[in-house]
Amino acid sequence: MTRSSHCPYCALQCAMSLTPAGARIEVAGRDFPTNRGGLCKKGWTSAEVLDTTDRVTRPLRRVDGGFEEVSWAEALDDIARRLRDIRSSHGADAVGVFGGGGLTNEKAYQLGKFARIALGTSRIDYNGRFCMSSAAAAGNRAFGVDRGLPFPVEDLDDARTILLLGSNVAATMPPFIGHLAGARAAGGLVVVDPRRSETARLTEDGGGIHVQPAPGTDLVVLLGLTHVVLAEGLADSAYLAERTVGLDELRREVNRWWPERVQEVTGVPAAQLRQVARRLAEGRAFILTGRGVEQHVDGTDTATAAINLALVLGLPGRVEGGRAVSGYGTLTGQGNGQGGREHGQKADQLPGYRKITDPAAREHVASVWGVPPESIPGPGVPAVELLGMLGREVKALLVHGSNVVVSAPDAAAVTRALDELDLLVVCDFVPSETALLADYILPVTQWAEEEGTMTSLEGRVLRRRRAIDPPAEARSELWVMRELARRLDAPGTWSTDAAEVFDELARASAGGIADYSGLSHARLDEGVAAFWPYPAGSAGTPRLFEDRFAHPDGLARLVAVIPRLREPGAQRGGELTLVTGRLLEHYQSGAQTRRVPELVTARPEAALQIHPATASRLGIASGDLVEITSPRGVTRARAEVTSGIRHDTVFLPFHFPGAERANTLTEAAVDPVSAMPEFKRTLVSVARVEEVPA
Ligand SMILES: Nc1nc2c(c(=O)[nH]1)N[C@H]1C(S)=C(S)[C@@H](COP(=O)(O)OP(=O)(O)OC[C@H]3O[C@@H](n4cnc5c(=O)[nH]c(N)nc54)[C@H](O)[C@@H]3O)O[C@H]1N2
Ligand SMILES: Nc1nc2c(c(=O)[nH]1)N[C@H]1C(S)=C(S)[C@@H](COP(=O)(O)OP(=O)(O)OC[C@H]3O[C@@H](n4cnc5c(=O)[nH]c(N)nc54)[C@H](O)[C@@H]3O)O[C@H]1N2
Ligand code: SF4
Ligand SMILES: [Mo]
Repeated sequence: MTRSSHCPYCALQCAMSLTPAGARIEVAGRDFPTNRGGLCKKGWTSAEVLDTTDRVTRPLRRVDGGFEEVSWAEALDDIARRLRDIRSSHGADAVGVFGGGGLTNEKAYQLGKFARIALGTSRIDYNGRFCMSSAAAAGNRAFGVDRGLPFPVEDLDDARTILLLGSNVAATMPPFIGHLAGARAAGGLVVVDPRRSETARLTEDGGGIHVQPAPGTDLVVLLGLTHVVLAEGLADSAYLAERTVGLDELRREVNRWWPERVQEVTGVPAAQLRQVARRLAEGRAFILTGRGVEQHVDGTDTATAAINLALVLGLPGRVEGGRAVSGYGTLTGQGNGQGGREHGQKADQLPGYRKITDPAAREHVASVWGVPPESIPGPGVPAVELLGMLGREVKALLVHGSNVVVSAPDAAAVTRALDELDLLVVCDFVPSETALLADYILPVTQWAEEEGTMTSLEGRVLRRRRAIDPPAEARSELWVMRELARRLDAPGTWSTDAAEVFDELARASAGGIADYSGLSHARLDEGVAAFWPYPAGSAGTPRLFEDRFAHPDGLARLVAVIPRLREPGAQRGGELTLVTGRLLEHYQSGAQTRRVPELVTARPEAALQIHPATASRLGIASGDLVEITSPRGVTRARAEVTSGIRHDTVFLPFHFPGAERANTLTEAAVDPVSAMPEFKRTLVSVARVEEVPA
């Protein structure tokens, strides 16, 4: 029977039909507002991972020189015993939990609960910290709520202008470019990227403008645009007076960023800044940010500056004829990057996007969990700090849905630290680079083998359905958590039925910012368009901010942000700036897509993009093997000489492990507000490597 489901990868959550054909399933695109029937290469080939040849199908225990198969009972008994021992010798916080934005809402919720009341640890965080935390912090600060897109994605279709900062949707969410068609036809797609990315190239047919600043200078670009809007009288004064606070201080800060000064810092011509600002002020404009501007030590401030620009222009919350006609949003990345940041796997958070420090939130959630509020630990530490504690304060780590050996900053240090642990348990369905370091690998079910829900980049809650039976010994993580909770004598109930867990999540979220209490699997199965907040008795909230922002006074905050310009030479490293990012063919650490033959054939290895002038100065030709060196380490890749990048910048994808690992080079420096690491700016040197013929 054909099942309606959604893609296992990114936050666009393209709709699919899954039809079992013998032991395999056939994937077809299905019409849906986000993808309109389209899928990218990764989506088309996603079913290949279900029966990949090295799929983990039984619990594995580390032995000298490899792994041996063990029964579930043996594995779980031993893990529970060792967790108890670590806890009694070092305290409950010596056990850490690392979650993922790919987990369903049900699993993410249960993992937060499991950490707090079965393990009693505060030390849970997740890979969304690498991904969404800066934009989330900026959204919370300005609007009082963090929903990536506060409007359905199809509202972008009628835009005249879309300013896309640090986002390469043509490679990272291909069907999304359908929603750029209106702006392109109107000549109004503006792409800000130091590279002529696939998305920047969409502007070349006269459909828009490519702005090419030096990496890490977007905050200044945004201050310059805001300066022009205010200086040329293009601001929406009535909107600012009625709907915002903080204009005076903002005006003082941006006064100092006239276009010629911005040009000096960023390399963006003053005339181009004026052109973009004027264009945005013509109305029907959207401003969208991606990881390119967020994964920096000033990512929260940069996202804030983008929101300030949007507010000064009066864009957010403008709804006409039942559609948002302008606005600001961030393009959430992982499949459940949105839901994954709402239900409690974040160090400082309880379900419903509640604060773990809020006594009323603790009381409400404790009553749902059936525990006393004081038994819920306080806030833990963010991901990079948690990884920095491995082998020291943290002796055991449970990993659910992340491959940190490849994807964490300063990955060589993380790999060494994982080795120092007394116990590493990884739930996965493939032997990822992280799983291969574990004491136990526990085989879990994949997307098409289990029921659950995801929340798309627009805050739309979706049903994923089981279409195929899992391998006999693979188990849902809900089952793994139940079995461990039982062995740890945990309080509370631990359902293994996703619909029941959803109902509990809905109760726990009731009254919170991300309120799901009006939803259930059954309700979703009726096909409602379910945008949160969706309190019981409501019809959900496709568009936020029409009447008010989520702060108690209903007003948005303009937060004056100041660039912390680095003195030349203040950061150690070579003379080139390395930015890292994504290729169309691979997903994240590549644990899944490097197992799909078609994708591997298309992109077998990492390539370093480098400008022809820079390459010739360094004696490098396309195809040469090069070594990239930062203060953290050395990585190898083939050179791809291209004029589509600035002279001072090189680009490396982060999907590859081992000697090609981009994160060998990155530093564990983080944004002070969000604790998001700086993946997009590392100083490196590049040199050609002599290849000895075999
Ligand atoms: N194919 C594919 N698609 C994916 C993913 C994947 O791994 N592969 N991952 C998903 C996830 S989790 C995420 S978070 C999204 C990410 O989606 P994107 O944000 O689109 O992806 P990135 O490639 O990380 O970065 C986007 C662009 O930022 C640019 N950039 C780098 N530094 C700067 C800078 O300082 N300023 C500016 N303005 N731009 C800069 C890069 O050149 C790059 O083109 O993609 C999702 N979709
Ligand atoms: N240099 C550099 N580094 C980056 C970035 C960058 O732009 N540059 N981007 C960062 C960003 S935005 C992100 S989101 C991270 C992502 O990087 P990771 O956190 O490593 O994400 P994935 O590669 O998706 O890893 C998911 C792992 O979990 C498994 N998995 C998938 N679904 C499930 C499930 O339901 N349960 C369990 N238990 N396992 C599952 C997969 O097989 C895979 O091994 O990388 C970050 N790292
Ligand atoms: S764009 Fe994202 S959700 Fe859509 S098919 Fe590709 S990976 Fe899947
Ligand atoms: Mo991400």
